[in-house]
Amino acid sequence: MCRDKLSPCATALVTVLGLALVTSARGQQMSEEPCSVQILVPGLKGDVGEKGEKGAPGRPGRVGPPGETGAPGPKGQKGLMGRYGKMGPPGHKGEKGDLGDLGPKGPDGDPGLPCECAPLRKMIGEMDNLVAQLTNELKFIKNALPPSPAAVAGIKELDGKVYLLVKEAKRYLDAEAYCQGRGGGHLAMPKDERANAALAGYLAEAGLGRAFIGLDDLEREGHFTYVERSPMSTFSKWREGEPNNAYEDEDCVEMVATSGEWIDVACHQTMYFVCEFDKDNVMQQ
Ligand SMILES: [Ca+2]
Ligand SMILES: [Ca+2]
Repeated sequence: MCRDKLSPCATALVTVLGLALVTSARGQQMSEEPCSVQILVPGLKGDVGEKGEKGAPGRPGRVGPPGETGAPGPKGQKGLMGRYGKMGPPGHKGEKGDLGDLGPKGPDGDPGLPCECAPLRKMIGEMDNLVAQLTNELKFIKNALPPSPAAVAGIKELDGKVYLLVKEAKRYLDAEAYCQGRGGGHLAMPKDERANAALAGYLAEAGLGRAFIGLDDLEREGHFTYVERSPMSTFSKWREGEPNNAYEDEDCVEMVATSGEWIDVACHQTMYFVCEFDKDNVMQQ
């Protein structure tokens, strides 16, 4: 039965042979066994074993050579705007441009305040009259002024009369001629207390102690008339004891400053004097 096939017996035999070999090495007992087959063959290949567990990772390998440069990648998105830089220097001034078109008409302004024209017109009218008056008076003064301005001791105005005080000594008739030559005047002819007192005050104010006025009895002794030959008014201002026609040579009249009294004096003596002009005549010049 052992020759037919490898049977469990054979296996056992092999095993026994193995043992026998081991034993023969120790003695001669093996040669005496009944299954003394000497053929040694390998056993059948065993079944595939189960898959083993995953082993531990191996050591890192050596660094390889650098790879080739890759192809350029796609273009990235635009980044955010950077900060503004510092302001640069001013540029050169450009040439003047052409005149632009006319702009549109602006809106109407607010209504103005009501004009109070009536008082203004009245004021302007008064000023016009004043200017005209001053212009005429200026003409008069230019005409009436003596050659030396210092001779004008004063110009007064009272009740429609303009009085020019002349501090330039002249004889009576010369003085009257002067007044007539300066705007058609005469020596002053006070015909009431008011005018006489005013004249006396003007003389005192001007520093003139006395002055010829327009009264005389040249035509008829003792019969005084105004120099313009108009009849005497009832008013007179003789100092006490005057007129006395002293030395039978006093046919002209002087007024004394401050008191305004009249004294008959000689006509040929020289004296300051006062001219009288009608204001209306002055204004018409
Ligand atoms: Ca006389
Ligand atoms: Ca006298």
